[in-house]
Amino acid sequence: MADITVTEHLLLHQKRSPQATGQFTGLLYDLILSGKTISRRINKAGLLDILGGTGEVNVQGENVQKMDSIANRILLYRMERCGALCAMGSEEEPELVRVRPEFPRGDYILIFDPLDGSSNIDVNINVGTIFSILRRPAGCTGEVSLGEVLQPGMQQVAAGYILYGPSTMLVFSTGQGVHGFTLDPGVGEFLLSHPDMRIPEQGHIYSVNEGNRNNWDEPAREAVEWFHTCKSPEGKDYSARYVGSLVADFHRTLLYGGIYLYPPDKNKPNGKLRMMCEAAPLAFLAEQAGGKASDGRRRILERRPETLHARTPLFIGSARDVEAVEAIYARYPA
Ligand code: P6P
Repeated sequence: MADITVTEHLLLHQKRSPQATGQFTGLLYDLILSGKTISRRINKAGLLDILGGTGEVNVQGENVQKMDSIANRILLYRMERCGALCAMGSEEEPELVRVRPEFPRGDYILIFDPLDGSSNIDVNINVGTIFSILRRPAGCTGEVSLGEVLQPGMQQVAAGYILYGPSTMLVFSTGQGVHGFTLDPGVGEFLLSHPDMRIPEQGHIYSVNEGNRNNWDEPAREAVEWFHTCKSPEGKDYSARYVGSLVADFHRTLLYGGIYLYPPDKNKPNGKLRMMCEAAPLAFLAEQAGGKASDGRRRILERRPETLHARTPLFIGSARDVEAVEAIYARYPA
């Protein structure tokens, strides 16, 4: 495969969407630059004493790891200057961040989780940046209101993630399939390595934190029991794989198929994962790759978030496997 850069890939794809302006390409370029900067910091984390927690607790009630805070600051700084945005929402920021008047603004809205899975950094396990790109509703002017941002996931213009692992990968979709790029650190460029990614119709891996079992509701228990006994199309038992880093668990599901489950439980009745900066962007990718994403009863992309940090249960992956969960939930009253 020839060395195809993200810019070249976008230009090829943009030929198919004439209304696209250079604004989006510029947005993605600065998002990629932020990812490269974060990747470099993570690779040196152990040496630069930036591991561990800051002692602060974020709006999610989670201990803020130093790298969370560094990644958040890198993205806020870089993206406020990209000229394509009017507002940003970060998992690490309690409120919506509006682009200040001294910076060039555009019509896009960026929602991101700067470093998902960051609790794994100290043990050198994959972490990732997840991003979602929305457009400001037509006709809206003046200060961006939160109502303009709280859009259902199907309105996303693009979504993706940067996975910091043995290699650093960028996986994203602009609504024309899902494409994976691997960072060549030698030249500092993401090169197309996984064109047109497709999730297998059914997989043989289920991914859930079974430690939460005693807190799940009955349909969630029955759903996980189903994957303990069902067979893959090849007649194989399912394997259990759980990294505890959503981007890593999702990336494996995207490549190998199967299902990632984060059910609601007694302590988290709406689940743990955030709708806007985790579930919706990954649901966009899953559907673009031929898979599905559900909260057990409804398609994730149809749900309009009520707040910036709204949470949701998440069942995402191979279409057949997600449908199996939905069939179980359908037998229980909502
Ligand atoms: P648990 C990380 O904090 C995260 O948001 C996801 O990356 C990960 O999939 C999930 O939480 C892990 O949660 O409850 O299994 O530790």
